[in-house]
Amino acid sequence: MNKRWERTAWFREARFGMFIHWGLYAIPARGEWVRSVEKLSNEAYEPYFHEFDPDRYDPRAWARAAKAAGQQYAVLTTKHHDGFCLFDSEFTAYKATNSPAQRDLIQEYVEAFRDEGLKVGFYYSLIDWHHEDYPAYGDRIHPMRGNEAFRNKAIQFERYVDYLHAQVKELLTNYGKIDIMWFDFSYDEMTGEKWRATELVHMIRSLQPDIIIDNRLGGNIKASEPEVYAGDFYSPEQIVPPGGIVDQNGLNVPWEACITLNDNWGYHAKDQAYKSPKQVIRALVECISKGGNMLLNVGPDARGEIPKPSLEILSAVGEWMQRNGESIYGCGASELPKPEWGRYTQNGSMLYAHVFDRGIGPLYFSGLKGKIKKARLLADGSELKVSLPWMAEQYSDTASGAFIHLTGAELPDDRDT
Ligand code: JFZ
Repeated sequence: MNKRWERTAWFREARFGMFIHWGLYAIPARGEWVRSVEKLSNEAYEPYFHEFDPDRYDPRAWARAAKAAGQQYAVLTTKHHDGFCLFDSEFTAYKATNSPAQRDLIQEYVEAFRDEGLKVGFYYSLIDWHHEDYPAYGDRIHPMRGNEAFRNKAIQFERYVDYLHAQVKELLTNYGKIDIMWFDFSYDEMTGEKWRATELVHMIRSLQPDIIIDNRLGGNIKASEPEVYAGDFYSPEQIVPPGGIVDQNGLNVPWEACITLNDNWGYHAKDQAYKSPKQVIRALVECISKGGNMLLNVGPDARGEIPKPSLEILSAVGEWMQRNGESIYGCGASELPKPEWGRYTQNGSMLYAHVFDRGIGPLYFSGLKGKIKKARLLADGSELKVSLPWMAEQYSDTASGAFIHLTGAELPDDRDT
């Protein structure tokens, strides 16, 4: 077993987490990229810092919502690309303690989630549109660079890297045990040793030996000998990788698909394109059936509340998880091929059949003739009839399989898979 596999044991067991994108961008409420996308000048973005006063911020309510949804860990943006820090950093004045919020919001988050028994993660943006030594990103104007005073100023990138290291050190020193460090993100030549990533990861592991780190510092997590900074888990974004993820040694790579509930990470007042609870549950099942995790995002508003539609989805997912969580936690991919009617998750000799398309008759389980000891409906525990195909030789494939009958078994509703 490699180190990565050992470190991620709890993570692969937990399977389901809450991603939280929250910062100044909740005030304009047009998504977390608003400053870059709309090329807002420093002056245009500055007021949000002086207005940021989340009077409804109650991380205990967030933690309760996560727990009730069946989530076992969370990852919160300590600093997003706009550079604003939710924590009390010694190295910048651009932080929550200097805004009307007047307190360390990360401290409260860590305590609240820990108290609910959830694991705690920190998202930290490598990109920084506020720091004067961070270069423009691609063809997007760095908001500070758009400002005359900064345009001609030579940058000293190493000063930014020092800042990044110093802040990560603060985050992993001042808040007790942290379970996940989620960096975001590398691009073009801004990757790996540009961040002095080997040094950074050694520092991280000296402070938090058990922490797991995502793959966005750069490197190749799939290599047979990955870089020190290549990460413990891969982070596909807004997709579920079609065939899971396997490295060059043929070993499974831990992964976590991060998925939004609507079409934005940060709060967006007009974006009502929410997924249904059924879509979310099926995406979660799909992740587990391919050996991965799902990190489901919420974007709290400027006053600190998770939007109501998001809470409603979480609570519906939680209801499903209460009855069916056994088919998620500690489960992974099955060796059996995907059945026609849905997906399998598996935990040892226990096979979970997630029925997405019930069809009109019994469900066919290819290859399982004589192998099914007992079939039960997970949602209510009732037994289900198993039968062998009649005149099996008449049909292709059916000689190896068995049927399970749902007839008479009421699926409480069509979310029950
Ligand atoms: C990044 C951020 O820019 C975004 O705001 C959000 O925080 C998200 C979780 O991460 O977006 C990315 C990062 C990487 C890719 C795409 C979007 N990528 O590698 O394709």
